[in-house]
Amino acid sequence: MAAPERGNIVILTGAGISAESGLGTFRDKGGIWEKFDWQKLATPEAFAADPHSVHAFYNARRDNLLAAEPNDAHRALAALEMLWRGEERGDYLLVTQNIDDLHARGGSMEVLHMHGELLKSRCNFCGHLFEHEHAVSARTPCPACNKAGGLRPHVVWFGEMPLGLDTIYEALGGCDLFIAIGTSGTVYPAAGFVAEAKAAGAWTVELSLEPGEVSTLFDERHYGPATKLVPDWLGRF
Ligand code: BJW
Repeated sequence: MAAPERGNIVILTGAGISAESGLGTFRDKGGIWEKFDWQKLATPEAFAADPHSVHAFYNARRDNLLAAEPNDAHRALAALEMLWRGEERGDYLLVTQNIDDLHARGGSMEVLHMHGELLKSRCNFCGHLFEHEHAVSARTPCPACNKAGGLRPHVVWFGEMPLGLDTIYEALGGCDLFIAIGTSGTVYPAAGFVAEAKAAGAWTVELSLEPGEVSTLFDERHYGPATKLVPDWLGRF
């Protein structure tokens, strides 16, 4: 068997696809969780205890993102989406664990951000969700209810429910081709998607710099930098 040229596709991307755009990965040598303690920055409890440090961490990452550009791997996925939708080859769902906006800037039309978006914040008091590029602090008032102290990054921390899971599991249940790109397969539920896709009978492909934690579940595995690997592998379509 080999990758089908028609049918329903689900693509899962992780930090590795944005690495060559200059955004750090989490668990590689020198990665974000080697420099920063996730328990102090990426849980709701950490935010409640020290909102100042958490805002500072995400403000700095927002500045990095605004200076970054999409790369050839992001653009190759946008081209695949155009082809798949244009030729009505099947359903197409791009799910990213990344909170950056490089898929959209690379031309992707629809992106499901299961771990949230760095360029959005929301208000814990009134629920208002809004886009912004500026720094936020514990003193920044909400643009909707005007109360200060309630804004938090629109990201999914450990212990919180990822976004869009109903849509994702429905797509995985009817999936013919599942491609995971640049993710270590460490964080659940995303790391479990390959098993769901396989159970649905999909052909599963891992494209990454090195094998991840769930590599053995993939039918096909290729390792190298995403900017070369992704355009090369998708070139078959
Ligand atoms: C390249 C490359 C190049 C490099 N080219 N490739 C015990 C067992 C099982 C689960 C749990 C457990 N204890 C707790 C849990 C649950 C927990 C979890 O999974 N923890 C594990 C660490 C054990 N998960 C959660 O809490 C999640 N919520 C949840 O489970 O809710 C309940 C639920 C129950 C039932 C069903 C559904 C839900 C929430 C997880 C939230 C993760 N949040 C973060 C931070 C987001 C905001 C931010 O960015 O600050 O999300 S953590 C971080 O990890 C971030 C990423 O999206 C996520 C995944 O990382 P990713 O993308 O895989 O990056 P890396 O660095 O790990 O890997 C990069 C890869 O790229 C590597 O493989 C490199 O080789 C490769 N690479 N350069 C190609 N140039």
